[in-house]
Amino acid sequence: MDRNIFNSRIKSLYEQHKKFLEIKNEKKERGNGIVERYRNPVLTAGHTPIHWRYDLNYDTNPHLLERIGINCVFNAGAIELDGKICLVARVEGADRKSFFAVAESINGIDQFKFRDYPITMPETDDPDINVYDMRLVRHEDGWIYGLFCTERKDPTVPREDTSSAIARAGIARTRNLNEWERLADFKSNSPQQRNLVLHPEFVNGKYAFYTRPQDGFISAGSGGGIGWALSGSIENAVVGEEIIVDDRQYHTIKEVKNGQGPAPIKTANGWLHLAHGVRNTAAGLRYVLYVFVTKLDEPHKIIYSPGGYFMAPQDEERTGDVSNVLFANGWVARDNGDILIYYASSDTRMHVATTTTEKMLDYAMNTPPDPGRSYACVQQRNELISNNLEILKSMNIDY
Ligand code: M1P
Repeated sequence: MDRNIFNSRIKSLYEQHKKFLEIKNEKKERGNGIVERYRNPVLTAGHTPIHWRYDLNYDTNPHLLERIGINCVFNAGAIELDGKICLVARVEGADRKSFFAVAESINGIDQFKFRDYPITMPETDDPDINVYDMRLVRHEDGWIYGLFCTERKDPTVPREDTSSAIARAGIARTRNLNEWERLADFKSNSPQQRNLVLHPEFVNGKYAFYTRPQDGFISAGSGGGIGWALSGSIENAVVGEEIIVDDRQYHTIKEVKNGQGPAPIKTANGWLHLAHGVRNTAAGLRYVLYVFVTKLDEPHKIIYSPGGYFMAPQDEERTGDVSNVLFANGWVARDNGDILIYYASSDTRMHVATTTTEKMLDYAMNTPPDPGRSYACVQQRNELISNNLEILKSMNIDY
């Protein structure tokens, strides 16, 4: 390719990319009433800047090849900062390593644009092999914290085992999402730790964490459940016993494992939590999203726990690198009562769903809990049906 063609291809790559980033999003037809989904994902591999992927120098890349590919963009933390909705996404390169990058949008629904550089997350003395799934928390101490999974090869397994890993929780803090101060990794008695989340307020003068004690890298083993533990320090966070807030349970949406999503939202009726539940199927693990509410003065005690999920993979969300997965580690509660839920589908792309605090509380407080047995589920549904049939009769609705 001659230099002129090379230059015009670069221009056209940027023009197409600009048009793609400017596409407006639209609500999908009415769904379950609890949340509204949108037609387009908000972030995909295609949203990453051209200059992250291509070498734009004619002398070193005369065929204008994509040099360092991006595989997918998913599992983003979220925060409202300086009038913008910022997502700190998990960006996975073609080499399978993930890193963090900030994408911003004015309305939080569309036109997300990545900042020019990804985040350079400082390492500790024990370098991370892979980092992912950041929860962003604006803590009452004044810092914005990022809590994320740091994964390293398990040093205790034989050399030929090139899969076994140790998952731990990394902690870093920032004011602007560009410069980060890395703190010591979280320490607990659990051999593995993923889905660590910082509670936004001090509890008894201490930093409070939602944890997920687990024995294996994938399996919860004898651990599991969403845990709770306090630490006097955030710079060297060390916890002892992890109290289980929300356990996994036989034959439910969270029978294999569960994990806290983003930090809970404070409401007049309690702390509103978003979490993922995992069950097993013949086709592999299925991840769905559910909510629960805990006491304002004791954020580890559940007061409302609606049965089942409120969001599960739908349509194109069902397929991707790890199919049948919805995972959410970011949401934003706005001052007007709106909630923007950022969720990833099948470990591949990011979406937004919108709702309000009022609707989520109505759903959480008035939806009956999982009664645990088929017979009891039928009784629960029969009560709903017979009430509804009375209403239909009184309204003369022919169905
Ligand atoms: O592949 C689905 C998810 O699996 C893990 O989540 P959890 O520890 O709760 O099972 C994480 O690797 C997560 O990133 C991933 O989306």
